[in-house]
Amino acid sequence: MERKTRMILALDVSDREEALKIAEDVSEFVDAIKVGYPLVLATGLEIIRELAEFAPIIADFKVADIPNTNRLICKQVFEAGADAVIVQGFTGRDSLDACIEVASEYRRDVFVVSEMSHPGGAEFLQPVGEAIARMASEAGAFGLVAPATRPERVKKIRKIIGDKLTIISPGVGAQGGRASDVIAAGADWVIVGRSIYKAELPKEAASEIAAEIEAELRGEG
Ligand code: NUP
Repeated sequence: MERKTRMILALDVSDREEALKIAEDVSEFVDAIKVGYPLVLATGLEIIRELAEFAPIIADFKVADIPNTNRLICKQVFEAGADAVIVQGFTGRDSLDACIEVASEYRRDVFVVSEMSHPGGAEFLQPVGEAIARMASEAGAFGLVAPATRPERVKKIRKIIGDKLTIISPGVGAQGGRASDVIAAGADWVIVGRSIYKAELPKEAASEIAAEIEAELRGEG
């Protein structure tokens, strides 16, 4: 995944035509498209190959099972054409290793959720988030998912992992986070869903966030 616009579109719509139209519209402003249960359950796994025409695809299935089941899930995800998969870290090292093994067979990437962006993410996950980040680093994951709603946590996690792992950060816009704040805190990419796909003009919305990130990176933020 190339770091250009530093933005990932979370495409949580449930209509195939709408998904393809938004993807085409905003592709110049995003480095990847994240698909998850809402879109895949509504339209089928084939949507991954269709969207891959516009950008690399991150499959957000938050894989969270025993190693063998994780292995079977990741195999299906990569066979479907995804470039990366998001997995949970709380299931432990053996479950994560299983995902990373399959990803390396397919030469694809694994992102590990260390802490979630919603208020409830602070209840159970936050207290173990730093340990999950360390484990993901030791296991050789490509990146972490860390909350744009808490830039100070992203900063902390960046300190722990150094430059070894990338950080993708959801929670911008609809959940209250600001793209420039979390990029400044050390995220490589922000993940943006509703602020783009629910906007009257998704392309304009994506362009505005991309410009905000660019200004931050130029030191004008
Ligand atoms: O901690 C997380 N928070 C989060 O919002 C981990 C995630 N994977 N996500 C996903 O990011 C969420 O499921 C949605 O697809 C996207 C954020 O969308 P939005 O709040 O910008 O609409």
